[in-house]
Amino acid sequence: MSHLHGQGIAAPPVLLTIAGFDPSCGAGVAADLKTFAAHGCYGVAAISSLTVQNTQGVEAVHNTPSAELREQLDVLVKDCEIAAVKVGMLSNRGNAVVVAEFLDAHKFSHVVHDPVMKSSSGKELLDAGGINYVSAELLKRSNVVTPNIAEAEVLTGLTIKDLADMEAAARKLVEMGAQAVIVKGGHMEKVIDVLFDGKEMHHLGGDRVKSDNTHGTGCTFASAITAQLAAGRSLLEATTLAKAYVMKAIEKAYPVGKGRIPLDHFYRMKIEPLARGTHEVPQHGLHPAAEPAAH
Ligand code: PXL
Repeated sequence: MSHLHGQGIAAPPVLLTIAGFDPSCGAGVAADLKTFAAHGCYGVAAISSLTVQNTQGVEAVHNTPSAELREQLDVLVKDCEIAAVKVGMLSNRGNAVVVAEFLDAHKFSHVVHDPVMKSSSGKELLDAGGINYVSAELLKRSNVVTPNIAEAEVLTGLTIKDLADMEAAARKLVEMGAQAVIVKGGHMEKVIDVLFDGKEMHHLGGDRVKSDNTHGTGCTFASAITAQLAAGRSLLEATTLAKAYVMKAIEKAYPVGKGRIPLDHFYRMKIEPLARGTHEVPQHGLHPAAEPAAH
């Protein structure tokens, strides 16, 4: 190790995502890593599945063998201090078991689980055994679970038609072991998310956004919550900020491919064009005239 190793630079929180890889990089680990970076965190990733997809849909799914997922997790955890974990697509029961064992062995401060079951195009991303295992074993190992309506229905066995049903599902998921639940209402008539922390029920409102720019919205939302929790925010604050980030990233999305447009995770880095008649001041060190005088 060099004596210059990390000299003088404080490391940002390291966040781990356990999820699938989407080659079009709109969803899965790529969305998670971009979201972590946009929140000033360093992201590491263990891949549970190699999906074959573009913005138009998922064509195939090649799940990572469980032993290989375990190897990825072990190599990371013996090297860096992980501030929070985001769990996404798990692919099957075997990989869900590996994740449960990993969470038990390391007791992380924050575990955010987006219980992904299907792609928007309908491809299965978690098998039936995996769904049972998530219900019975993974909910109770998560600080926050973020199902959409369909996922909340599968996990609880309830039918969800309105806000009252969303609340009932959130209560049931807490009874089933989750510490807190956000049932996402993105597919309902009114775009309201329901957040239940075991004590209080909150409704988080939002405007319906252009519906096509939504590739990776769920992954991004859960990852933004993970980053905000790692920064020390309360769950309500973290969720409110994550929702605002996702809505803006959808609004600023630009067309990549022919299908559902991925979000712009880095919209905050875009500099507004200068107003007419204003002149940019040369940045220190970027312009010969801006060189500091010699001492
Ligand atoms: O949005 C669900 C999702 C999560 N993770 C991966 C995906 C998808 C949807 O296609 O491919 C890897």
